[in-house]
Amino acid sequence: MGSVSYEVENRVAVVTVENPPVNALSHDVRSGLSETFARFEADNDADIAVILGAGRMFICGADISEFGKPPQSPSLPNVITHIEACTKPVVAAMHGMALGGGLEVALGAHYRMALPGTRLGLPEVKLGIMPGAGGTQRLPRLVGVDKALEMITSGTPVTADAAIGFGLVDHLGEGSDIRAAALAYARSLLADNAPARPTKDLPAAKADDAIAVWRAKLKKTVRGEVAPLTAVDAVEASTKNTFFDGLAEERRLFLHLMDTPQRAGLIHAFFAERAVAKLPEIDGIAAREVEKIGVVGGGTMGAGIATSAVLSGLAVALVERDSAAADKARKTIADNLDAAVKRGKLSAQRRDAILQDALKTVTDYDALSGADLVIEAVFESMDVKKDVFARLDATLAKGAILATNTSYLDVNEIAGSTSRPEDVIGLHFFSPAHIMKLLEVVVADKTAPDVVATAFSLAKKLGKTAVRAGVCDGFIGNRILSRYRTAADHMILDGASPYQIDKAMTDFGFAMGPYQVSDLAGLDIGYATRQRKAADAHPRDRNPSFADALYHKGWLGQKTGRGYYIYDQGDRKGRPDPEVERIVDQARADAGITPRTFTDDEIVRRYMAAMVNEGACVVDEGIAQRPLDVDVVFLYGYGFPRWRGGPMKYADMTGLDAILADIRSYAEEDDHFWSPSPLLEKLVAEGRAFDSLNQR
Ligand code: 3H9
Repeated sequence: MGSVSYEVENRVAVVTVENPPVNALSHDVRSGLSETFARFEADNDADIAVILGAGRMFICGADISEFGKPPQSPSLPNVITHIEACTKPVVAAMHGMALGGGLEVALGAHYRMALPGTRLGLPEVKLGIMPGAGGTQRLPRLVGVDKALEMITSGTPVTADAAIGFGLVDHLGEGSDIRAAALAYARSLLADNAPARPTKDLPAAKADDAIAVWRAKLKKTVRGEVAPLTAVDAVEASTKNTFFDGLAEERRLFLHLMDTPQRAGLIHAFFAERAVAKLPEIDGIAAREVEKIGVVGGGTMGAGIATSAVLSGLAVALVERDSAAADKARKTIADNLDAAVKRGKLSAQRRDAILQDALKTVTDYDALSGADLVIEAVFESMDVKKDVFARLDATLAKGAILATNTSYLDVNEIAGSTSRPEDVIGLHFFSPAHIMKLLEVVVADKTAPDVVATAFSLAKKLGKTAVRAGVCDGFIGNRILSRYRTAADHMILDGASPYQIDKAMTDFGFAMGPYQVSDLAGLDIGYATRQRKAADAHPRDRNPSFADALYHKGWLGQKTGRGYYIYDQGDRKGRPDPEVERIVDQARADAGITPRTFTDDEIVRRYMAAMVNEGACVVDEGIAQRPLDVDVVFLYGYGFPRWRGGPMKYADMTGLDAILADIRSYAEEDDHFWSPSPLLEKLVAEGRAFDSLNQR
């Protein structure tokens, strides 16, 4: 239960919000603030009030877990209106972070101070909503329309040091004790006879070009998200209305967004990405110490992993076959670091220090002898991997962790080839490994719980989102990918064009369509996968011979300037290729298929049905622990639109019965490929959703 305390020190009322971990404005905090400010207003011993947050931060917003439940009064807008109406001055004293409703409380105060480095933001659009407690009305009055729109539509926080420059913060405190800094500022305001100074009384900001400019810009970039453009409407209302009429319009728009499936999808994503690390098997288990990392293999993947590790402050020794390969790996890592310097993520000085002190690129396994954890990222061949693991087994100290970055090989078999299978785990990074946030932690039969705990703690250190996966071909992500990609290939064979499929899926919200992804990754990857799986092929498997034809022509995608698309010099978007359409026509003719047309809706339904059905199989078999694990894999590794919450959340929102009905109807044409997951059938029969399995 959150609480709000009130005490008076030398005529300064100190109002402290204490609701760990983030001082969210839950019902009891709102009630507490309401009662406390009524008390302050009547208190003859207090001339000024300061609002503080206990612990690490100020107040980080409304209590998200209350969303979707019946609202309880007092509402946050009313609490803030009440604070702002105080006749004696009120100061918001911020430290750590002040987010969402928390920053709105500060906007309703009469003066704002912060400790240096405090981050202030309105991240509501990231949850599918917008500021709903006066933020869209008060912020433009304080900082102007352009700055307000930048903060509200991006959701990105600013630092107090920057905010003081544009009028959001009045004073930067000194030291690290927020209470002492707040008291000092309050006393200086009292000494100056500073009056109450309601933000609502400031003149409305001018609706200059900024509104039209932001609207046009967002229309191009939001990819289906509704909240940012709705927030522009609310800010526009602040320029055209009296304060309270603007507030009423904000409330109307806010409540509308609260009712959207996008809000439900984004809140699901917020809680799911935190839930993935909550695993009973590592609850209370201490992670092993990891400071020195080894990487075996310096190709794109190994160099990316090493880059990620050095950027996070770890010491890395990377082993390659010979000194030319080791030098090449060092060059790749240096290039990655240079790119980070260019993007402003790293100072040139720090880059130089990393290359000098933190990174060793060598040819001798002895350099790994002091490593706490070694990640193997060599060629995807069981024999090659076993050879590397035998050498690691012989070199590494007891207690060191041996990890493989394989994307499909059997981690049990690799572990079984060592004398210490309990220390072996899969750490499946996604390319480029220093950029992509997803890490699949592949737990083999004998992996020790503290090795799993270490993998999760390492992921946190690397700034990655780790998801536990079991052992199977492709783990969670690539196994599901292989099914929906096959469904897409079938649609091409039956008459859809790759361009229509890509467009339908990007309109759905994916960052890229499946054939754009192929072109980016290289068509040789898909070809190699098909070759590898050829031995297990079933006679009824359909052959996407057009894909092999492109491969044999050497059209491997972006890297050769031609794949499914043609890439003119310097162009990475690509344009459709009539020659590819002819190759596809030929593939259909060879298979005796009379092409038919597909609507975009049909494409989306088939694609998603394949994804959801395989997702259900992956959960049913325990490869993913819960449907939310599948969701997070797709949000972080496969460009799935976050506002849809992930494939399993999408399925729940669409209705599992509708998805099952689609699968059964597709099975009437092809019951070899389309076979409903037993879990999906069971949930539909019981009238349950995937989400019911997330609670376990
Ligand atoms: C809003 O304010 C709407 C208003 O405009 C209008 C209203 C009318 N509520 O992330 P962490 C939980 S919308 C409830 O691991 P960190 C979180 O689930 C809100 N719970 O910590 C986790 O629980 P558990 C606008 C919340 O230090 C625990 O706290 N505000 C909330 O890495 C620790 O969280 C935002 O969008 C919440 N608001 O990061 C801010 N926030 O331990 C959302 C967190 O059981 N929050 N929890 O897993 C954040 O971005 C990060 O939590 C924060 C701290 C940066 C604050």
